[in-house]
Amino acid sequence: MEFSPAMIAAIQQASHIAVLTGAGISAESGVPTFREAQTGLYAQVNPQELASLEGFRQNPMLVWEWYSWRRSIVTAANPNPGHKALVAMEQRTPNFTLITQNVDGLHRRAGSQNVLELHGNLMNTRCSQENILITGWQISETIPPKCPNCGAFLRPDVVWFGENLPVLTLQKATQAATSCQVFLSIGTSAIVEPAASLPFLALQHGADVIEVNPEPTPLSKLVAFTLRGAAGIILPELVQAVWGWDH
Ligand code: BV8
Repeated sequence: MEFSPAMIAAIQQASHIAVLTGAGISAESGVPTFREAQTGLYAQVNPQELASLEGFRQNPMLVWEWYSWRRSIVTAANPNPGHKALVAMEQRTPNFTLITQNVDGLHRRAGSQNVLELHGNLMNTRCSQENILITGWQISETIPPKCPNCGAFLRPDVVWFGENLPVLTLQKATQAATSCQVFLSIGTSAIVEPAASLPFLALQHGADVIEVNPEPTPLSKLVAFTLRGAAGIILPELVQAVWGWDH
């Protein structure tokens, strides 16, 4: 794949690179993207209903089961060449911030170190009342399981629609977007806020923004460089072109 020399130079010269990833980077690991997550067992419901406090209150069993299904898919999934290329990029960049909307934990499993999980991690479970992480609970027939401390329902440790993002994590992501020289937006439809504002913030602060996505998004017409294609194909070739990484 041919890359623009200007883009290669911008990445090579950047002291701080920030990356925002969405469900698209995990697609090649077999994890359905958020919109596809409605295929199979859950085609008939709207994701924003399932991934919301209201949805959980109305149907805690269905929401718990949906996350159990997604957890089983993620557990069976492996990081793909796109995740691994970002590990190589982090190792070759003085200051590197990986911001992800994904809740699958695949970036950390690939070996990325500085990962900001804006929307939490579905492999973790917390009490829906005390909001503390719970690592063990009585296996019983009641679904969702109950908190061993207070008896409230357990829930996945993710940020649902209508819920605030973890403040410190969002602050660090915003700081990275406004101070980086290069910002890559990878595998995200750039719709869900406040994550979707991060690439626009980077643009406003003069960063070179690069989009990696097989499809156009609201960001596409504004970015400096568009790489139309799959992250698992493009990212290893990009890291090789910039640093001679033999992936
Ligand atoms: C908030 C965790 C303050 C859970 C997620 C009205 C009422 C209430 C809120 C709102 C409202 N209007 C707007 C809002 C704000 C709302 C929002 O943005 N809504 C959208 C729909 C407009 N945001 C919130 O509610 C946020 N909180 O604002 O708090 C507040 C408080 C109270 C009231 C109001 C505001 C919380 C948002 C976080 C929600 N949680 N996930 C879970 O996962 O179960 S969001 C979830 O969806 C994902 O985490 C992700 O962020 C998003 C999906 O986006 P993508 O990752 O981009 O995935 P998608 O499938 O869309 O796209 C995949 C892309 O990959 C595509 O472009 C595709 O082309 C590309 N692709 C495919 N294959 C590949 C590829 N790219 C590269 N390579 C490939 N191989």
